[in-house]
Amino acid sequence: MKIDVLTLFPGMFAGPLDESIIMRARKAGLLDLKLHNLRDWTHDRHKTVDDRPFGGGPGMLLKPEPIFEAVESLKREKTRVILMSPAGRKFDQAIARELALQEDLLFVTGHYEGFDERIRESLADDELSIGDYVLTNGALPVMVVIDAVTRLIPGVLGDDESSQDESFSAGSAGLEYPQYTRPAEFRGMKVPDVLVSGHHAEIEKWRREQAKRRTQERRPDLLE
Ligand code: 4GY
Repeated sequence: MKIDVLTLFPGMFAGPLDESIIMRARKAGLLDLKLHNLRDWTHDRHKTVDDRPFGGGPGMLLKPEPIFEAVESLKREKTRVILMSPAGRKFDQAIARELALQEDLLFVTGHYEGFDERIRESLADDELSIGDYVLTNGALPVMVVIDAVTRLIPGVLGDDESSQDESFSAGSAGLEYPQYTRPAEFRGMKVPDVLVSGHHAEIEKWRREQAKRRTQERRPDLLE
């Protein structure tokens, strides 16, 4: 999969996408990730990307010209253009699965008070939010989406790693049951007897009950 990111802060991406599973996927050629600085598509001395809103009001908006030029030069035939903003549809595991099927994604991230509306209207195929809070810019949100999508690209996770997947797909199966590893007693806290009993049917039953109870208590919305 090819992923392009249009951002004002390419430096923010150094680190999170250079480690662990994402880096392994990049090195294996399963993810071709490219960062692009929006200022490269400006033509004035000050590399201006923002301007004041018509009608007044506080703050600045991303102006259309650099973003239109950037998207038009980066976009290819099958590219899906995705805007990151708190006004987007709420990103979840189902959307991650949908994006993992695409071959070409271009993420456009915002800053200041937001985007000139024409960017939204004529460039974006989709607009995504990672949650109901306002960050300073879209770099962290797009990294969250890239992380969730990359681990779903076929071949990125080993068999061991991918068995983790569907069980923690909030929205389909609910929350995971409690898990323990050695030691069987730690600082006076004991692992539930059933788990060390070796009784496979009992263990299964306990896990199902615990997962259900935990989901009911913490995320009743997932059971609806
Ligand atoms: N939440 N989900 C988010 C965000 C920063 C002002 C528009 C979010 O996706 N993006 O908070 N982004 C804002 C900052 C302009 C983007």
